Amino acid sequence: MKLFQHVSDIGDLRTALAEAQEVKRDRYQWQHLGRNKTALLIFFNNSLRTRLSTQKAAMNLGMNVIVLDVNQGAWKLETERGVIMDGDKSEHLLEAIPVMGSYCDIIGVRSFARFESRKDDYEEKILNQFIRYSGRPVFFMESATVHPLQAFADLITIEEHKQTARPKVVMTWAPHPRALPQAVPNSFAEWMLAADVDFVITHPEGYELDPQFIGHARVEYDQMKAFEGADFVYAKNWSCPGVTRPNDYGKVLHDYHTMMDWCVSSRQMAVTNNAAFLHCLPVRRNMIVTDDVIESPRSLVIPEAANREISAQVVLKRMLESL
Ligand code: AN0
Ligand code: CP
Repeated sequence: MKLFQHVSDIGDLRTALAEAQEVKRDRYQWQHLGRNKTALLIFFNNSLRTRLSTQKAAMNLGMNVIVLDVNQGAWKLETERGVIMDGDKSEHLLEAIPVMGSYCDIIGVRSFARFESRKDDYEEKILNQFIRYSGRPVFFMESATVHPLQAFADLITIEEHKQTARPKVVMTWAPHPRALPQAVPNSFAEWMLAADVDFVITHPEGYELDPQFIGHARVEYDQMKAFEGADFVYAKNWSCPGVTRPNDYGKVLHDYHTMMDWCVSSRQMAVTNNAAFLHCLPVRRNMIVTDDVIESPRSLVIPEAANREISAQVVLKRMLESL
């Protein structure tokens, strides 16, 4: 595997899920694969889970790992071509990328949506430069539009905990004080559609996600109705994707105080089929989900986060095998 961005990059999902379980059985059985191979993890944004789980996955495979926080200690990077660089940016991405590529065998990049231009974000302007100029396999650790390591871990978690062949999975928007990207809901939708679960999305009007990710997924604007009979509830905030409201791309559309009904509580969980609760974390309690729901025995947020090590290891393993 030379690129990990979309669900299609992982190929057959049954095979990938079986490989995830094989990793879980003994995560140290491929130490030879990573010998003298280096993973470089580049962060333009904060991270707890992605940073730790991906490092751990690389170490499980016997790799060396280098982590770079671009905004802490590296030169400030210019990303636009043609700019006269007389400001605070000392280096251009076009030099920095091949230089970084020369020190490693595989590159992971985290670079969130900047919300300056929908076109730039949705064309994956930053990540595409890494793909083009690094000369290395690139895996996405949350880009402007996708977070595939998260969605893969979510799918592993659902597979491990489902009690019916085709569970009902509801992804619900929930309130948040700041504008967040659409990467997590985009990828979750993409992976759920490929996994062929009974998938429903619920959000207030204006938050319609890009059809390239949600395809013909069912959207139910009435949150309580969407939750009826759900086996899994996946909560996430996202800002306006700019699909039905192009001028509001990246904005929070309403004062969150007026949207607190959308916070996942025992009121909504009561109409589900004793649903399990999922969230990618970090989560703001009593904005996205109440204390009692996230602390309940039906909350899977910790095993879900633990599965990030597994999804990362499957991806790194596949990349090592094709070096
Ligand atoms: C990020 C987001 O919503 O995309 C990362 C989630 C994994 N969350 C925050 O910035 C709080
Ligand atoms: N879920 C997730 O990607 O968490 P971090 O932002 O902490 O990496």
